[in-house]
Amino acid sequence: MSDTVKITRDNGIAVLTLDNPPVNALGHALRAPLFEALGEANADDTVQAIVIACAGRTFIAGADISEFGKPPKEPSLPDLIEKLESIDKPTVAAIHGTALGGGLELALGCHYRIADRSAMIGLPEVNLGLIPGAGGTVRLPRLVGPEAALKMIVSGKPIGMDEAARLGAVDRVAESDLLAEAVAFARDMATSRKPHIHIRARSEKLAIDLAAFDEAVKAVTKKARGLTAPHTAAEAVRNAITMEFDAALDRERELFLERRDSEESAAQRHLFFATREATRVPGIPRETEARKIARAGVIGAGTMGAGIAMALANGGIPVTILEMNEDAIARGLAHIDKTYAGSVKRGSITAEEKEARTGRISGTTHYADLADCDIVIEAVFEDMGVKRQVFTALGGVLKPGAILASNTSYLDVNEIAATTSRPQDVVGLHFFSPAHVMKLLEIVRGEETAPDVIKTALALARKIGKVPVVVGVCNGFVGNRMLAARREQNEDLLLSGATPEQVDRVFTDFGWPMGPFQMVDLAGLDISWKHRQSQGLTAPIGDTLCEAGHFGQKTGRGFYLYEEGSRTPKPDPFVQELIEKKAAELGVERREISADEITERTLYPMINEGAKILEERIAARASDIDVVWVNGYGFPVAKGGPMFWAERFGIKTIVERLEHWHRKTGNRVFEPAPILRQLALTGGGFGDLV
Ligand code: 3H9
Repeated sequence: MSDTVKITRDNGIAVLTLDNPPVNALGHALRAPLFEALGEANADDTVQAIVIACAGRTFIAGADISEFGKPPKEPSLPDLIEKLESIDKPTVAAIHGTALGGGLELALGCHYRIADRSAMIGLPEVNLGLIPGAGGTVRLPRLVGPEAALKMIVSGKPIGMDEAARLGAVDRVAESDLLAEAVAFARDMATSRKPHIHIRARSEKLAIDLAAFDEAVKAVTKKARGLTAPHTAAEAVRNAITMEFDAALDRERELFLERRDSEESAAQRHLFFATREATRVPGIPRETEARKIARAGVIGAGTMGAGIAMALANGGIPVTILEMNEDAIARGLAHIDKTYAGSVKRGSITAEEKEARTGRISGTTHYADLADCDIVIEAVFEDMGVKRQVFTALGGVLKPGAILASNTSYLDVNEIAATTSRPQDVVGLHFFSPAHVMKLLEIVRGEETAPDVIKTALALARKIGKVPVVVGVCNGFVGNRMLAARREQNEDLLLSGATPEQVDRVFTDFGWPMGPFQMVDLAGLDISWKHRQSQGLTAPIGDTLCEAGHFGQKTGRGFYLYEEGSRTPKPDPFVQELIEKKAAELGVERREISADEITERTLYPMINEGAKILEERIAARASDIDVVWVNGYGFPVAKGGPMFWAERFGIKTIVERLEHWHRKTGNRVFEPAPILRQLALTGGGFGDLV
């Protein structure tokens, strides 16, 4: 018997228990002994039925993602499922936790599926730039109908047992003891006269209107911006309707292998592991205990404060918001109510859920009301003087061990911590706007921040569904510091001859949801104007637009023109004239600007700044920077993040072009970071740096 697959016999029922921690991924170490065990149980005349169950916290979470890209080892997952389908004795998958990807596909190779009430099942391969590759796109439509299967496979979202039972994806939901019920069910099936029919032989649900199916494809793939896998997945599900079973299976395999070997999947697999790696913080032992967070406070009920309060309430944490006066509280709470009402209207939460969430949020004007909070997050005006006042006041009222967090996006967390008598309890929690929606949370570790405070921030992020990255203290941390490296280039490109449309198009062609000028129009030009003023910086075009009251979408004019009630950007002749006038005033000669120049002068300085951030150990690893950019700034998922992209594209070329622009402009943003130069010479990647 192997370590990973154990066979036990229970009165004629063979129970195959898979044990491959942490998530029973179907790597070779599991596939090979499972293949053997199936053969053994099938050949044993005393065995009347077979149950496949898993030890540990979950049923199989899929194929072993780390095996992709390595030489294949037999038996493959399709071989294993074929083996299952060659067995006439009833086979039952007993599902607890999550049956995902190849895990669900294996379960679909069984005659029957029984699951815990709390189990989830799904085919999330699209999130890895893949499609199911072991029959999922062919078997699931036969079991639950093509439209339901299409929705599950293209969205990649797992479903719970109410829906699974309704769709017929599981035969029974276990009420108490899954394994005992699975064995009893298997015995019933073995003794019943009912024929045991594999999914491959069930085609009644495939008789559907193909035109309606194609409409459904359009609807579900609408959000697949710039990604290929969701479209390929839809194609594979369609094949399940139009092709014979084996032909559809062969085609699915071809499409899977094509996706597996694509850049898009390499990027998404990189992000999968990078997101998990980011929670391992150098110098903080895994076993460090997090502090308890039962109650939170937020200072400030503006857009950011209200968003943070909603993020906390969404994760089930009661929140008290502190404001200067009752009016400000009422405005903040009204904004929260309106936002939740919008979610109810869109169908993303129920009216009861809205009540529960708003019920967790209250307001106060007294610091003393925060005394029993386990964490207080400050989201006041981005000014060191104001922050100091808040932290001094908080230090006076919070109980010992409570965490004092700042939502600063630029300021020195060490300086903020120094205003309290407990700098070990101070941490930066940089949320991104809108804070209840955006996934990224930069956790800023001050010089004195205690390890268990970082651990608590990571646990809090998980509880409220954020993607955390721990970063060090510097102006703008990881994200905003890299953004600043390209920002100045945007206006320089306009002065040199480009138009806002041209710059933005280069960004959207690369896969960004929008370009920098569309972005600033959406966020408000006044926001960056105020920030420049606080930093003693200027931007000739942006400043003049602000002086003219052109703040972007909210005023109908910014770098673009917006017609009444429209969010569609139109070129603004006023902006074009302004650019030409400023260029003349500054003596800049305007010329043709190529798309390559735009990329080299915007993306490359960001990558360069990222390398400097690594050198200074502000980020622990290049993949942390990728996680920041994909989750907080809209960097295209299909490209895996700026540092991953740079490695795949070629660091040598990037360094050559940075040197070119450095010679030409003398601007420090182009001066290659020493580690980039080193990697350009050695041909290595960021992972090779020690
Ligand atoms: C597939 O199945 C293709 C087939 O259709 C065709 C094949 C021919 N492989 O997330 P966690 C690791 S594609 C390898 O922190 P949780 C993970 O890296 C696959 N490793 O736990 C982490 O390692 P570490 C389709 C995996 O409780 C540890 O397990 N399936 C895999 O928050 C714990 O993970 C998926 O896409 C894997 N498949 O969440 C499911 N899965 O501790 C992917 C996890 O060293 N997995 N690891 O950092 C998940 O969604 C979550 O892990 C899960 C548990 C919900 C299961």
